[in-house]
Amino acid sequence: MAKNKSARNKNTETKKVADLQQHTENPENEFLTTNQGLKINDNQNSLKAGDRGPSLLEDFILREKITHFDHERIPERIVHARGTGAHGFFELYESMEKYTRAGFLNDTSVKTPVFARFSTVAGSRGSTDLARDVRGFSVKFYTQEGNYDLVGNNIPVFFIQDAMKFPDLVHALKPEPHNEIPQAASAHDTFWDFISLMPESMHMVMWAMSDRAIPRSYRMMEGFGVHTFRFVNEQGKSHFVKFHWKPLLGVHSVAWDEAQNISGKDPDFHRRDLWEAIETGNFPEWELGVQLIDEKDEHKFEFDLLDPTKLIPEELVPVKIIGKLTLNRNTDNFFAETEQIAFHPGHLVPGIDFTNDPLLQGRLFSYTDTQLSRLGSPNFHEIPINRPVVDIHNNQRDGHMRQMINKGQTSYEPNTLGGGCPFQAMMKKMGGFTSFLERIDAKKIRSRSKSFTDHFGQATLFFNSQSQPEKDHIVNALRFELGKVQTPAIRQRMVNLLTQVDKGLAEQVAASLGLVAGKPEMPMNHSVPADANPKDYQPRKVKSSIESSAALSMAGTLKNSIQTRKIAILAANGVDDASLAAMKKALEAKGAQTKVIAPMLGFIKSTSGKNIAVDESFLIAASVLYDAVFIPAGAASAAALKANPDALHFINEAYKHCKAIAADAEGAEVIGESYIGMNEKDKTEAGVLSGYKSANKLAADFINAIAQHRFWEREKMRKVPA
Ligand code: HDE
Repeated sequence: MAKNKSARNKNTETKKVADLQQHTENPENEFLTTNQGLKINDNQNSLKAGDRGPSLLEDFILREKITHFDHERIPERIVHARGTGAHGFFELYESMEKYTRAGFLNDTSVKTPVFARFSTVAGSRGSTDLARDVRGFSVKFYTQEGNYDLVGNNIPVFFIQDAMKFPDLVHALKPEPHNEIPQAASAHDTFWDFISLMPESMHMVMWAMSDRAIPRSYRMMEGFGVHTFRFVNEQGKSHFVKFHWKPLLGVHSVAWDEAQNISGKDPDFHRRDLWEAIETGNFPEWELGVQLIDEKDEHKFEFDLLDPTKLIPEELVPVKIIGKLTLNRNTDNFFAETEQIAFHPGHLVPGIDFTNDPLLQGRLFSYTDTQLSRLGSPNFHEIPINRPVVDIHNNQRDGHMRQMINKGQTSYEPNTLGGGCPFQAMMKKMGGFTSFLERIDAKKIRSRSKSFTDHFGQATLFFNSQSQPEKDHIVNALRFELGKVQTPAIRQRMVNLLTQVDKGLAEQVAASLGLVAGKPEMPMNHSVPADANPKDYQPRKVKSSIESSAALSMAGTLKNSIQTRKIAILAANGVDDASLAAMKKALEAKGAQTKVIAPMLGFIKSTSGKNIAVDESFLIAASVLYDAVFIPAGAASAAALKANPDALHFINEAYKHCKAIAADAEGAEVIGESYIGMNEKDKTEAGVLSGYKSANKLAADFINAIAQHRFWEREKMRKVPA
């Protein structure tokens, strides 16, 4: 059976591309036409009564052009409006046949085409990439059994437990309705007002206040399916499953001050980063992992598998790596592909199924509904990017912008006039979708399960699992966010709530707000079944069965690669070209990218009289857009940089953001002139490299330092006025 599937899957990628190409346009050697194909002889002037006369209503060419333009915008996504996407493919390492009958997870010879879209949640379409926010991580798999969408986030839990609260959460998060301020930010009163009254959000709040919410790159963040789903195998046996995407470059973030700077210098930072990585052949990769839980183990954890505010620590259930996602092709047209793609957790294939997570259940309604308003028609599945690679046969007809020309007399089932087609795939071997035969024997209630009342256990687990710098960043993020809140009572409620996560954390945040953390009030705010005791539904804290979980901290992720890191080389006339070239070569050999930054664009003259092309001037460049800084040898170059405030600012800022900085020979004088030079101790600290006799050793140490990503301990030393 696997063999058959594999034969069917061959050339799938090519087929998909061809499918999309039917709708692409190549204007080479073509005349300009109207939408009716009429050739246009003048695209500069409207039709007028005389050359100084009024325009004529008759000008159908002008009217067609302007009407189309007037309707160019479609409603942006209500959440996740800001995003970017790319094409790629998914390869399976190992058959999951034992657990799921999903074809693309059974046959390792199948290469499944995908489209992935990454996004922020709160901001509008034109907002900055570097907002403190959750990131969306959506993948559409164009499988031979129809489209499968894994619509996840870069945080494994969610703010709320029930879909009923989603509109409230989003209203509280979005810009406030009276003045539409602030854009793409949670640091305002309505958000924290809501959160302070929703103790169930506390676990997700810890993640959102951590550096996970300001990723260095989409290529360096994890993805999670969040909800518990089901795998169902050929025999109808189910396993619970949690999905994980693990980036091969490790999980890395920027500093908060840096994020705010990037938002000004390059609001498209993440979008550009993904685009450039793909254009330069550095294809982003993530491995797909699954945590599998036997049906019989459903109740063995101290939390409920259906509660989306909980994760399953990897120490309790290891993540099994089963395949790899590679993004290898940028879009041809952002609107047609990234903007029009329509994800839906309900786009399933046989072998994958839902659980009764009440958040997931609500999502199953929302996504089709939102496409109707965003894309304007129930035929959104006919837009090229949304089409499955397999044929669609059903009796749905007509509607706005219908593309398919259905032939024949019948559009109903059962029928005899159409030969009974299309048939139901009733027998198992026909590959039809069947829902998992879950037994449900219950009373109808509008309430929560008692097993959902622990709101703090995993918030504490997350906090305890962080390295010291990561903990400090959470404290500072909360100080920032709550400092922006204008209503003192909201700040007080929040710091009170934080005592339930960690007393020290609450006290540190409270102190910076001039408050003292007290006892939180947490009245139970929902109804309980008539035959239940309301006391059983009080928010509470259940201690996690493990003290800390290594997988929850970013500190431990890969530290052995500088692949695709961006290194600034600061230089001026009189730079030693051998020094510059040697470091450039060493860095590029390890997959890093280098740019020469100088006072002016054009060329600089090296010591040996060579012209070296300048990539960016200090006017354009900013240290926040780079991962590390190198200053080559050359006395005249060093002297010029020492006298250049922009060069010194560049170094100070890189130092402040804890990046690796290296200088060869006289280059060290520039570091000496910067703020670092004012403190002897800092000159020799980790991540600031100078005074080397061997250029090779300097390059090797610098490469190792860049791979460490950041020297966060530097934050404790002193504040650099950058
Ligand atoms: Fe979404 N979400 N969501 N969401 N979501 C949308 O669908 C919704 C939730 C997520 O790149 C919308 O097409 C409800 C969790 C991503 O195009 C909308 C609830 C998770 C994206 C919607 C949730 C997500 C969306 C807006 C609570 C992580 C962007 C535009 C019941 C697992 C997809 C759209 C893309 C988009 C509704 C909760 C992830 C309105 C009602 C939990 C990554 O349908």
